[in-house]
Amino acid sequence: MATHSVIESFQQAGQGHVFAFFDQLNPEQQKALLADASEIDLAEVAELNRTLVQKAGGAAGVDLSDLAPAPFEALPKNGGDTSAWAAAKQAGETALRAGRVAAFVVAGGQGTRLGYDGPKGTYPVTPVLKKSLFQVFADKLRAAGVRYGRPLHWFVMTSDINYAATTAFFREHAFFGLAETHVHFFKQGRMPAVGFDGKILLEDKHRIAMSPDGHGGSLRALHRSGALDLMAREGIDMLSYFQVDNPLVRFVDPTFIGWHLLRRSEMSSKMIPKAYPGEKVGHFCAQRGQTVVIEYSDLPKSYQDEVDPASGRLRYIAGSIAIHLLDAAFIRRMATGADALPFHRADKKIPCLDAAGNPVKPEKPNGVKFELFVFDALPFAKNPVVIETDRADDFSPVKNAEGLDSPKTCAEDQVRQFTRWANAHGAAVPVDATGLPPFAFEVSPLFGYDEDSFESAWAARATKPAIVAGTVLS
Ligand code: UD2
Repeated sequence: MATHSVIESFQQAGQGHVFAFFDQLNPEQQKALLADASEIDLAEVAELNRTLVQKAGGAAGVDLSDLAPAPFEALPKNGGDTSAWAAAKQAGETALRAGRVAAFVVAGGQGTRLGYDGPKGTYPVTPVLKKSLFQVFADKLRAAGVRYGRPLHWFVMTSDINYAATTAFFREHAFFGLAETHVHFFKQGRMPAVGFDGKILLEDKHRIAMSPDGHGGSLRALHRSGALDLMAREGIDMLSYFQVDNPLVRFVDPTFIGWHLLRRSEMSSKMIPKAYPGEKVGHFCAQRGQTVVIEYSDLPKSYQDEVDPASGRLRYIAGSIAIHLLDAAFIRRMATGADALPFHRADKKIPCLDAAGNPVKPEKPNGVKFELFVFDALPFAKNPVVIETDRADDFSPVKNAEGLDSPKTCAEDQVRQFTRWANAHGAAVPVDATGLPPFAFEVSPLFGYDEDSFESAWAARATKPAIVAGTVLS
């Protein structure tokens, strides 16, 4: 669009202030501002202002009518149907051998809570070697490629902010031994922040305050980046979606893939029973025949505390750990069709310029960011299935510098997992009541990345390795 028509469209939308300082900018800066501006869908912003920002009472309330807990497939050890789980595993293994599944990590978040300066995937997490999150995933992927006789493709979504640093990290580490042709980076979209009056905020005279559009932005970014076309060319029809902060995640899980396939599900999810009412995970719920996820911040405490009289467990027990399988065709439909994910409103402290062009460092929220959540696709999916998983096998995220979900708890959970695998096959690693040994050791995913692969590797060793402090099985 020509310069004057971009500016004119902003004026017509009541957002002309974005160009208030345009005449003071050098040509380079003018170009930068116009580039930011042309990413913005003004009609979308106007609609969000009407539906989310100008609503009386602040943040939009979530619809809790007709809400019930979502059904899920319980693990065999918790009463699930053993033969159905076995059939699922077989179907998933066949799909993996046929190369129908690719891995997909969303790594566009800013990791502010961890206080780490850099893409979160570059954070060191393993207990002995301090491998980064990205390396853990890469090793799992490599090992699974060998196991199923088909190297898997890996899609990595970054944001505008961490794209360069993320790709540089992979290059520095020679893609961790993966074929470069099988690792695909792309950027998620951005959304402008607005003040409580609906006016788009300026970060600088030549920069609009823009931020990543949330992990739900992955669906349209997969389409826009050509990832879906690449998948079609490669015969990949399912994406295994996971978050960058969770090294335990089994994202090549034949059983999960099998449940997805056998149920003809378009989007499937793993759940864990919540550990306590206030645990910060989404809740799988049923609402008028659909599966929905209600985020922890949106489900009132009274619901979170509710106990099911029959089982004595929490009624809304099914916690979402952000592990999904998505059909490529479903992603394309969501990205291009009439159904669209709803935006969520987050009130934030957003550094910006005031009307006179002076910088403002707010001490309390001064504006709104808009974000899409991937789990909002569930109500649009046909036959969504939710399966139970063991927390110890799939979930120990690094979110905070200290305390819960910290590097320390995550490293301990990794060691507990390695110990369970080893002790189940004849090792005698001493443990405390929580299953934690008095020392750290490490199992490389290249040795074993899940119970089955560990079992094969262990069985193949004529002399079983001694496990002591600092041992690395690789
Ligand atoms: C998320 C889920 C929560 C639970 C928990 C499990 C939401 C809103 N909540 O909480 O229900 O499942 O995870 O750990 O998702 N990301 C992007 N682009 C963005 C924003 C985020 O790629 O614009 C990625 C980010 O890099 C990370 C993931 O999405 O891999 C989750 O982001 P988060 O840390 O903001 O999510 P959290 O912990 O609030």
